[in-house]
Amino acid sequence: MALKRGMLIVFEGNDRVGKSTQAKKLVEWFKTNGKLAQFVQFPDRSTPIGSLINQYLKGEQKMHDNSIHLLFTANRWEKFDEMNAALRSGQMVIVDRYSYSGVAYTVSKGIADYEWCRGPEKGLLKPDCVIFLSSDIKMLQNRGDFGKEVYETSEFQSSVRDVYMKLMEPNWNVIDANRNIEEIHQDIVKVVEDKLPNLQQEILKLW
Ligand code: NYM
Ligand code: MG
Repeated sequence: MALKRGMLIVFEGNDRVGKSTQAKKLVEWFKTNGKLAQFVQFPDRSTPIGSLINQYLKGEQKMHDNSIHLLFTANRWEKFDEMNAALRSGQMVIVDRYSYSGVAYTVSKGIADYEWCRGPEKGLLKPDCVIFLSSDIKMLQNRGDFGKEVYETSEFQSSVRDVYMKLMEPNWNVIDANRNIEEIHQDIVKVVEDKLPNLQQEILKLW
């Protein structure tokens, strides 16, 4: 039976690892293959909450660590209805960062445990596919613009990577990001092509 809903695909990984580039390439791949697909990015800096997050990340606005965590989560809830509707109408939704980023970055600060961080994420849409772009932190440091935002120090990024490893579920797809853009893209396409025929109609909730 033909699938009536779209697939929710999430990209995760450290800063500057190439998530946005690959997510956008995947959107284009779907479109050239005759599927409707949209790109969603978290944080979505275009909303009022996103604008506060942006100021925090640029170091222009101080914020309590627990508060900024909740703002990132609220920013995802803002997009819930739109993402839900798109998926149910058959569109692919390709997301650059999701709840796993929320947990990984806040747990790395050492101010809250997994349970606290996960709590407000509960009930968001569960991804059908998580693609983790994996890289050595040393490689990321050398990429353009590394260091421009608050979390971009190699020490913090190493700890974020450690937390990601703990969060990782068996169905995550780990892709080596230290290769050229096309090679990485081809690997991602293989993962997605593999998953598409086995998609269930029901959209599950997170945690
Ligand atoms: N970030 C992103 C969080 O700390 N929590 C979240 O829930 C999300 C979605 O924002 N350093 C952090 C990770 C990044 C920063 O994201 C900005 P990006 O993808 O670099 O624009
Ligand atoms: Mg970044």
